[in-house]
Amino acid sequence: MSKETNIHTVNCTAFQDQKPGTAGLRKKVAVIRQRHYLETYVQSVFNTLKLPAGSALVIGGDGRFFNPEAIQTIIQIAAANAIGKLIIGKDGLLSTPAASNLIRQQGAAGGFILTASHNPGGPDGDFGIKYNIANGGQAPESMTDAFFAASKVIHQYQLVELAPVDISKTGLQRVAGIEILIVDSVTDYTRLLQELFDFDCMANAMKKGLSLQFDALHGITGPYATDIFCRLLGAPNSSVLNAIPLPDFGGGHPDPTPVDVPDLYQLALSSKSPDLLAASDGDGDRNMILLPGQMVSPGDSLAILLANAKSIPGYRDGISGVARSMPTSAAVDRVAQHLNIPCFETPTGWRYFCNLLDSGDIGLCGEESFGTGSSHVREKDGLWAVLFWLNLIATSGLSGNQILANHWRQFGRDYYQRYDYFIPDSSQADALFNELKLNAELPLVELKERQLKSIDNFTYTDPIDGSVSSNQGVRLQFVDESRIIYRLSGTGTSGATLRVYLQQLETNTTQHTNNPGDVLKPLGMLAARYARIEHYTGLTRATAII
Ligand code: G16
Repeated sequence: MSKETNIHTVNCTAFQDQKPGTAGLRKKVAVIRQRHYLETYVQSVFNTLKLPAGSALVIGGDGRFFNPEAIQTIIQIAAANAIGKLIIGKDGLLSTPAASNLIRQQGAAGGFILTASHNPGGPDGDFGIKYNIANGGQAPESMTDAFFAASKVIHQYQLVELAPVDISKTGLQRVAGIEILIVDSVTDYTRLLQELFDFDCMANAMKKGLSLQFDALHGITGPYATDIFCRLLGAPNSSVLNAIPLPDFGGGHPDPTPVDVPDLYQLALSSKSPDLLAASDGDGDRNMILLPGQMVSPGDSLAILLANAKSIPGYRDGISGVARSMPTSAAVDRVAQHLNIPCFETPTGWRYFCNLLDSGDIGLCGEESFGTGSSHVREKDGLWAVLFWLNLIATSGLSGNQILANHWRQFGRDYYQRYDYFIPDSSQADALFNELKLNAELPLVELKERQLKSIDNFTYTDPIDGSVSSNQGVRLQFVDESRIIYRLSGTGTSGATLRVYLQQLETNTTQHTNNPGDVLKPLGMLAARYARIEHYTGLTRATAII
């Protein structure tokens, strides 16, 4: 039977809720599993992209519940839409940075990454799908807007009915007229990291006693971390915790923060702390770095990586420029100034970095939400960040805490925290935010607590393609260089989460404390009062402080 005669057209009614958020379409599993739901979204992507016949696509996910079924569905729809080749991670597994790398390496037109990142998994958890373009980065906002528009009017989709394709063995097969290449999920990615970091130096330091504890949280990074830390660097198997990817992440919340990985955090605070502790999220793009006695805030981590980049083989020639998302602390700005390189401030969302990475204007970027990365791929990269720290500690001969203390001594320290308010009724969050946006347009008021310098609602104009992204968060800057930023999360699947980002600069190095909470409490109280959080939501305190 020819491929064409095998194509079925299925009539359906469009869903109206397929609007991608900060990082693709994320929904409760029960929503995604509705009849026609995933199919209409994937077809809407194809309808928008109009890829040339014979194009190649990468597919892989973080192994969460519904990953195998979703992959089979995408294969069937891709086959009906004239895709020529699918490159799929073995067992359907690919970390987000590994998928980005594979798209670039294979010269694919793009790829589907199946993940809801740090959101819980399992039948009652979340699922997600995002489309990445040929540079390996997430589809830009204009493209995801077009996917959404197409999804609202779709009334049929095409598929080729197939028996489930075996994705458990590496190798090439031909099914329904398309080539399906199953690749080892780990090899290419590990090779890429070997080009960037000094594995001999790290392995030697570990042989001499440098200790590491990594927690994969039953997400995708387990197999990658075991290959890198245990096989290549000689760390004992016990140095990778929760290494087996599970569809429900073992019932946990695969988010690398002190709140969601309390045992690792407590270990760092104890007298038995290893020299470096780290965790990554469900899909392997986030990182948390812990040192004996403290967490390295993501903003500090980015600044330190930039300041020390030349001691890492892959960055020996220096970094052309750097970028951070707007709510991320300004620690990196001062390093950029010192190095005399440009520093860009972008909206929250990794995709806003990609044009700057492609143009070569930046070589390093990061976000407060535990994401750091470089031009080696077009996604943030959890294990890359851990290796960067490990390599720094190994080559410098300093402890992580010494590196941090030296950094603060030279550049000052930004105390930084994020207060998250979970608001079940999202209309309350909208009302609160509307008032904030209105305030941002009025003349400055006088606050009794501290003197305001400016208020605005952040708008970004992409320096490369000129696209404008507005409404990216309300920020209050104070005369004393402290800052409050309000933003609504774009990654949740129910209710709304108000994020309040607090930052305060301390240049007196004798005054550092390991507890940023003590320093930032007054700013947190001011933030709650200014936004009238209790009035709008009834919440008298943050749901989580990170
Ligand atoms: C996603 C994006 C990140 C962004 C984060 C913000 O992270 O990829 O670039 O910083 O969302 O999350 P929120 O909108 O909830 O503040 P991930 O790791 O979920 O893909």
